[in-house]
Amino acid sequence: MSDPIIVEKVDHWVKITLNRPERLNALNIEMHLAFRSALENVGTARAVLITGAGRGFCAGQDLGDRNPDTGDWPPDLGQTLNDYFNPLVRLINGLSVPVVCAVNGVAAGAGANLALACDVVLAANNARFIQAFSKIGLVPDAGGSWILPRRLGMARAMGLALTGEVLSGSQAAEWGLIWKSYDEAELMSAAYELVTKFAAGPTAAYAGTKKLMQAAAGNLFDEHLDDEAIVQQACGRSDDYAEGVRAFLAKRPAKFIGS
Ligand code: LHQ
Repeated sequence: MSDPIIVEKVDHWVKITLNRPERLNALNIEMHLAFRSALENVGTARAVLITGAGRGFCAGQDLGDRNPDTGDWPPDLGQTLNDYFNPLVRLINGLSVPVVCAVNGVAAGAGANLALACDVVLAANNARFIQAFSKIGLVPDAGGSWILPRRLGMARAMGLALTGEVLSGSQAAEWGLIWKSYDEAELMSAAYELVTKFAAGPTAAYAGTKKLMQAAAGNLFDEHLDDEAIVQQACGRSDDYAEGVRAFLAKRPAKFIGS
């Protein structure tokens, strides 16, 4: 049997591929644990790329493991979230380096929301984002009910969640749910270009940017200004800031070292 998660180290970044294509990369326990381990072990990588093998990105929870007519019923879905999905979302959020997601095909249920947890989301124009939860009697999870209204506003967030309608990759980009969408054939080269750029970028500034952007949702404006001053103070002491300014003054590209 092939590995459910493929990890490839490329220069200063790591590619994580969800690899159960025959199930559209739906997550079973083995895959959850391998995905978690991959995220926990990015080490000194300066950027991470997450994508899916085959024609899908991720179809969420493996529903084959949830047949009401076989095995114990009802399952404890709260425990499934606490033990498997939420650790993944927290790990993605907690990585200090940029996490790029290339949504190569359908992203349904928690599969969609894992993608949306990443810092920069690219998608194929014909990818499908589906808040599939209502179709099986569930609520958006893996951070979906938090992120959707913030990115889209209540009307679109509620519409997607209650109807379970398909949102194409191109429409997701137009709506501001994701960063950009591309023709299917161009998606991966665009993703590689972006992640390579991040891996050669000012790593401490990216970490500070992530921290501030994430804190913004819970901060009052005034305290957020204080937070910016603290983070910027640290950036001002980094080698990469000195290099960035030197390069600007010398009219040459900066060579950031990641510290
Ligand atoms: C699948 C799956 C799948 C197993 C496609 N499982 N096999 C969190 C906490 C705790 C528990 C519960 O859940 C959650 C979060 C969640 O993620 S809930 C939402 C779970 N996901 C879904 O409800 C999506 C179910 N899948 C679909 O609606 C469709 O398959 C989509 C729209 C994703 C793709 O449709 P198609 O492109 O038409 O492909 P397909 O349906 O033919 O799927 C291809 C194969 O993949 C097929 O198997 P088969 O043996 O017939 O070829 C599907 O059964 C299998 N598959 N999703 N989640």
